[in-house]
Amino acid sequence: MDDPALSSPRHLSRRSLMTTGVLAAGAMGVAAPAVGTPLTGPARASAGVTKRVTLYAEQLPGGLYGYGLAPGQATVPGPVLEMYEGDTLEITLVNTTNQRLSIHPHGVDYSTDSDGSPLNASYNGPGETRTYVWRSREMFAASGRRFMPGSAGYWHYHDHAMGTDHGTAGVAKGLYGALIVRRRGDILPEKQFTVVFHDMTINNRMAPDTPMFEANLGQRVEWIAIGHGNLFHTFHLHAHRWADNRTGMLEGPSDPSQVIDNKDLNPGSSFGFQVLAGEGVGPGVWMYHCHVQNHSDGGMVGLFLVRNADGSMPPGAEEAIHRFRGHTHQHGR
Ligand SMILES: [Cu+2]
Repeated sequence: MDDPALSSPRHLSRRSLMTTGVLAAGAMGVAAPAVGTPLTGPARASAGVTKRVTLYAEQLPGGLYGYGLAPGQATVPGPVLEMYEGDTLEITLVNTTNQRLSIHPHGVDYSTDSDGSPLNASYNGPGETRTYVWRSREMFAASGRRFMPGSAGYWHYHDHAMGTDHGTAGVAKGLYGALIVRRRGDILPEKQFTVVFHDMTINNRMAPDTPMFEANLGQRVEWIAIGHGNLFHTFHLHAHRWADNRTGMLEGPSDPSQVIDNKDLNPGSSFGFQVLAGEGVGPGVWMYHCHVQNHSDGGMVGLFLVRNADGSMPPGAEEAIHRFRGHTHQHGR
């Protein structure tokens, strides 16, 4: 690829911003020096903020486990955790269960004692409370006329200690959730939906008990899609599409990002995007589903209800929901 610093005026301006220190990079001072000598030393020193959150890992009915922001509020998936590039998130995880468990993030920086893995003795024993520190960084100019990427992205977190050294039992039972690292200036959504394709389930549920997400026509909706388990999946959303880049939006009329409505969603991977609900197609009941045919037939399908702009139900919506809830699935392969 071309050096973005040379091929894009936008990146040139970003680089010049960095030299003035406007783009402050918080926690990257401790990053591995092997990535190269930064061109802008002083700009990297300025501090991001530290956010603190307490999470409670709890046992749920049906053999499930979840993370929650308060006692008794654990969900599958867990809450969406968010931070801005350059900031630090300190997570105090309270383990209310009698199982070994942890929280392990994707996409951010952490030291071995926040790894969440038994390998590094980084987990909560039964009933134990432990604090994990996740750092993030902004893009910066590196040696060789390169830019090191920042942390911004649609990531996720999950248990890495229950059952096996990889948290296989914890993940299987619902200990997972979305992590969003935003770049300053990113557009914030009005609604967020986390969709986890996990073995033959969506958020550990099968149709017709999968989540029905709702929005009013024109609302800005953010989808965060995450893969877990042992199967290959593809995420498809009816009647909406997005750009296959960091935000899902085109950054201008010549943005070369491919526009898609279907994307691989394999174990450990994640992506996100924003759509305006029903834009160009109107309100109605739209499906989201795995596009592996025996997975959608087997129950990996849910509904995206786009109501009228005033929140009322569009014609045909009740009937469609009724059809969905009444239908049966073949569970064969
Ligand atoms: Cu699938």
